[in-house]
Amino acid sequence: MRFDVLTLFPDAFAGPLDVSIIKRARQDNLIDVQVHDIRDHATGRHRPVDDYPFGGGQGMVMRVDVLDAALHHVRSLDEAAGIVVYLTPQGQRLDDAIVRELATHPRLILVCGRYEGVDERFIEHRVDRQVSIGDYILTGGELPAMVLIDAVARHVPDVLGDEASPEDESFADGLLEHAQYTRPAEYNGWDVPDVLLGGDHASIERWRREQRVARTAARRPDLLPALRDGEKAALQKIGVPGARLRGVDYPADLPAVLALWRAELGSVDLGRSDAPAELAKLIERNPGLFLVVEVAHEVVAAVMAGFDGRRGYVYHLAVAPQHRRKGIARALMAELEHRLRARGCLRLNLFVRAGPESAAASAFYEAHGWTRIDAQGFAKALDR
Ligand code: 9D3
Repeated sequence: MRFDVLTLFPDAFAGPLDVSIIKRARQDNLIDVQVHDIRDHATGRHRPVDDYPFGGGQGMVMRVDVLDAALHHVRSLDEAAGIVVYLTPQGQRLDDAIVRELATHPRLILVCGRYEGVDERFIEHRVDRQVSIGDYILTGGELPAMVLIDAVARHVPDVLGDEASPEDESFADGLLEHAQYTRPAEYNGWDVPDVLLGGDHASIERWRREQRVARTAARRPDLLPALRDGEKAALQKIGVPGARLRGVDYPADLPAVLALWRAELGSVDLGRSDAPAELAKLIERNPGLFLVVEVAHEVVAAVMAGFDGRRGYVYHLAVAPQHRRKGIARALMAELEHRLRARGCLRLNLFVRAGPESAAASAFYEAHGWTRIDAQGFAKALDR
């Protein structure tokens, strides 16, 4: 597969494409990367490659005539037509599917922009595809072009060699990788999970699959539709696979819980209950009524309750945004109510924030058996 790069900074490409797998692939002629200086195709005494934007505005625009001359020259170097890919923040965000599609072409001509961009007529008449590598601003298209070449080259037959196949990798099946360990088995009191040392390969495979699902749920829930049917059912039942509901571990969980509350409750006054000393007192006074949900060692939800012998009060229910609508809040509240009832509590109260931002919270409580008593208050009777 052939890559031609059009850039104002050809020097940027020395280095990243001259090491490791990509270096060997170039040496073995599996891929060919040719970098071309757009400036070589500028004409006139000052040889400008850019100019002021028509209509005014900030910065400079790359000239259509210079770019077109550079493209014409590069096309003439090989009979394979290839497609022209312009790296731009306005492009489609590069992902595994686009990488695989691009790898099916025998030749890619990559155009790197600098300045405020390139004249729209070049894009309209010469560019087949516009690609971004993510939603952050870089200084030019050179690093994105290298990222694209690296990612696409790995899908060219034989580039990865015999052992590795892009089909076996994470993203191919939509789950993140499991954790990896090597010797020493014990370092600094940090252990390797027992299952990996046991040699029971079925158990190891099961553990790894569970790890991958739990990690994906915790870190990249957007990837989860790749779950197997059984795992999907489990997710719907308990919210998130690998989720663990447990009492708060104080003070280890404190930073994570406070971060959750602050994100959920925003500028709302937490009373003094978010001061560590106050929290410690509350936890001591209400053992077992401060619950968290943990996924792959990360606290993703928390709720706290108190009981004064007459009424129970529920405080600060919060679920991390990426874990909402999975049944986590429902599971937390069910367990909390169960624990309160076991202490003889028959009536519960809670308060939501004032204003429209608490509409979703109010809807949740109404759907879970709570009765509105005023603008911010809800009550619930527990079964005798
Ligand atoms: C902040 C300047 N922007 C509006 C005035 C436009 C702009 C133009 C060119 C912003 C960045 C760049 C340089 N970046 C790329 O050419 C680029 C890029 C990126 O910045 N992020 C992610 N993917 C890509 S692909 C090409």
